[in-house]
Amino acid sequence: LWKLLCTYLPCDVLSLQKSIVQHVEYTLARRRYKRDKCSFYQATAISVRDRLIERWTDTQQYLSSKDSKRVYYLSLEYLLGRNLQNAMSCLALRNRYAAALEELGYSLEELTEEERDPGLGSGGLGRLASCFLDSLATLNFGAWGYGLRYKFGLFEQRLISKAQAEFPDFWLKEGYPWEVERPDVQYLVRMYGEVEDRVDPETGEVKVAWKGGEDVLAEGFDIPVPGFHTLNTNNLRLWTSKASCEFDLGSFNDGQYYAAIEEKERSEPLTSVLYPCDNNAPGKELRLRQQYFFVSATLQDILRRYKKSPSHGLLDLPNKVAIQLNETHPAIAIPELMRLLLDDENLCWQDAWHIVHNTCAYTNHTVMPEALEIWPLPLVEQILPRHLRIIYEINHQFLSEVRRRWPGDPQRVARMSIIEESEPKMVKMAHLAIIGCHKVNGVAQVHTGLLCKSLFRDFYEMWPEKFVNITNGVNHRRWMLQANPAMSAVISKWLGTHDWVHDLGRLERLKELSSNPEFQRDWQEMKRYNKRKLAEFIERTCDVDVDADAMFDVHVKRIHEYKRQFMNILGVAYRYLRILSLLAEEKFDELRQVVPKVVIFAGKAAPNYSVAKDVIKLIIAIADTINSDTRIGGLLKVVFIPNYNVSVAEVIIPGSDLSQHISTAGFEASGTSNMKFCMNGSLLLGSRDGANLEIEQSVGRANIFMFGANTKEVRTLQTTMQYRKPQLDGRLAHVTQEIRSGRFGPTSFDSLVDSLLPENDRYMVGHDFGSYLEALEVSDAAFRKPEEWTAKTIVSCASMSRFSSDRCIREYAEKIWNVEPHQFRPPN
Ligand code: 26Y
Repeated sequence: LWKLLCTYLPCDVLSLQKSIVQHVEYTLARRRYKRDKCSFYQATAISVRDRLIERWTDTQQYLSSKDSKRVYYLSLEYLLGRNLQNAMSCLALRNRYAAALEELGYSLEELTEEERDPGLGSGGLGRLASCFLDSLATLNFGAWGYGLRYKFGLFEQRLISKAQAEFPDFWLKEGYPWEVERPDVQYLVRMYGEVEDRVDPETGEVKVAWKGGEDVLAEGFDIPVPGFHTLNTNNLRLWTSKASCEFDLGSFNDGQYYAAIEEKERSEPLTSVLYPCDNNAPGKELRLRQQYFFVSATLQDILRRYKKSPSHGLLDLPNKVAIQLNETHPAIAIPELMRLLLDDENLCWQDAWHIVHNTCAYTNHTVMPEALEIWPLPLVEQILPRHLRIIYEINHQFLSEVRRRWPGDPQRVARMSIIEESEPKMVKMAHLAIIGCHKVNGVAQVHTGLLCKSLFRDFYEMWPEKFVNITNGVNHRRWMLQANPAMSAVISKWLGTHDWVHDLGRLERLKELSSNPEFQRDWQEMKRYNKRKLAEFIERTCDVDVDADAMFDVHVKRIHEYKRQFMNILGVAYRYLRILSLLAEEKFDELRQVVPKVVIFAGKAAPNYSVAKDVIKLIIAIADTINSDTRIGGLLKVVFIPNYNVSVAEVIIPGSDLSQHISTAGFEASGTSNMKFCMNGSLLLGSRDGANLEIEQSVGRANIFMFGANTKEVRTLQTTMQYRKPQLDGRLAHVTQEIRSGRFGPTSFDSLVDSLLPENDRYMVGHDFGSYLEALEVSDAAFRKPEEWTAKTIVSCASMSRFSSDRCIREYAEKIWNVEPHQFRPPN
């Protein structure tokens, strides 16, 4: 029996084939001899999942036996991307599955396309969480992710009538083969109701009871998270909401039966839909309820697992559990954990506070004032009356400490309070998170600097040791090995080994080869191959024919004013007008110098963010005009690729030459696609913001095109109003005049163009436009020298080791969580 238990499923090609065909027939109940890509994708996924599950249960068993400290990553968002190839590579079974499928008449590539992206996030923060899960497993940290299983992920974007249209993303339509439902993992989550003070007749102690209200049931769905070439397999647990009355539905008589069913229907929608905003807090009741539902189920689950071990006393929790809050979205965990410890576990305040404070840590991802979560106090009181009491007490004790440290400074007390004394009063979630956590981190050096110097300055003065920087990183195995197999093959060939996949520092050796003509030839061929694939994708999705020899200049990310896609399209319009005037003036020598270019945009705008949606309209209008102008002979093309998501990014990023990361300095906390582009041999054109600055340090000034005001200059300009120059840059004025005059279609885009007026220009487009155009010129000049360009792209790729999420996770483990890796090895 022991032998049987210790044996994993067979993984030779024949066994893999058998398992796929059996799943088609018995798990899916479909005809195994019918050609059906969807069924074969699903069966293959389940076959892979079987092989993950055995490692997964063994890992969990092993970690429990080691009694090792666990990390819990709490995030309202994940952007997992497709899982099939990632899981196969982790298991080191990719080639065997490919061979198995080949004989069954399918290519791995075509089945890969059958998988839908679970779009359970809106942007960088959600994708970062997913990169972290992969690195945590690969580095053998015992870590679980927790999140919500939204029925509808981030909306599907289509372009209809030259504008963004949103469609529901029902990603579960065909089922999601990677998840395992856990009907045995259920918790009740209460909301609303009242609190009552009760005096214990024996001790005279006052206890608070939370009564009444509504219960919602949380049920877990688990997704295995494999590590790369290690047996360690972690877990991502996503909660779905169910009506709690399902429990006792049977006991209702006829009259109450319908009411009960109605109530059941009412509880279901809690986890229906993801809020599609990024960097813009919706302030909606449903959102707060989602957050609390998520946090309460998660903490109950963590405590239950913790208490399973008889040796665990609650005071020991911070030594065995680290909880990371991804932004303030799960910050209600602070009072919730206090509530569980005080009311359910009967601890005293000091003990409970000690535990909460030493267990939790908070990552900030944005300094945009409109993204900071604040909740109307009456709303919190209505939904979470017990929590409001706890928040008051936390605030009371905290402000007493502030008063002791800074006597006679009421302004400081008011600034630091969790409660804002406005009408209505508001609860500031960031303050709650900072006070309740032992560490607060920013996600790039400048960003952390801004947290300490401005946004959270008072808190930094009080607790300087609480603040740390951990610059973001990305999972290079997904973004290089999986997304760019052609480049990975070239790298491994020239290094003579695959070891860079485990340790990105090994790429440094490529620098010596950067001018080697043969290596350069391989590298250029690889880039051209990826560009051709991207060109085919553009043809399919945008119906625009582009030349793979042109420079592919890419700007992909959420559409937001601070990210300045607007500035980019104005630059494109300027380039177009310049080509036309060169033609008109018959300046053929200068025309020959113009670098042929394809400008590629993609990204979603929040459905209620009208400025961002106008930017998309402007891009499409300008693209239409340029693409249909035969005079310019293909010197310039512009496309907007719809429905940007992780799998679209995996096609775009490897196929790019230049990528733009041009946010107004001080607004982009870090950015992570900048790292992915560099890793894929694309040069950055960047503002002095977020991680761009650290990338510049790593790749060297000669290998990146930086421009524009830095954070300090932006601040001075904004405060001294120096930027309110009466005159716009002449080139910008010319472009805007052409837009208004109808050169790019009948819409005049008045409100967008007016936003450039110096008094409206919050994001400094006017100020930076000139230096932006100069940076573009420098990049054009560099592109005209293919050998030099290629060497630059090789050097920047080879300089990326700092930006692997492996480095980043090791820093979290050391600076915040205090955890060690534990690698599971099978007994033999
Ligand atoms: C709904 C509202 C509360 C909200 C929802 C999502 C607020 C913010 C967000 C998401 C923010 C986000 O994605 N921030 C990005 O995090 C990345 C990872 O740290 C950074 O690289 C990026 O600069 C930052 O904008």
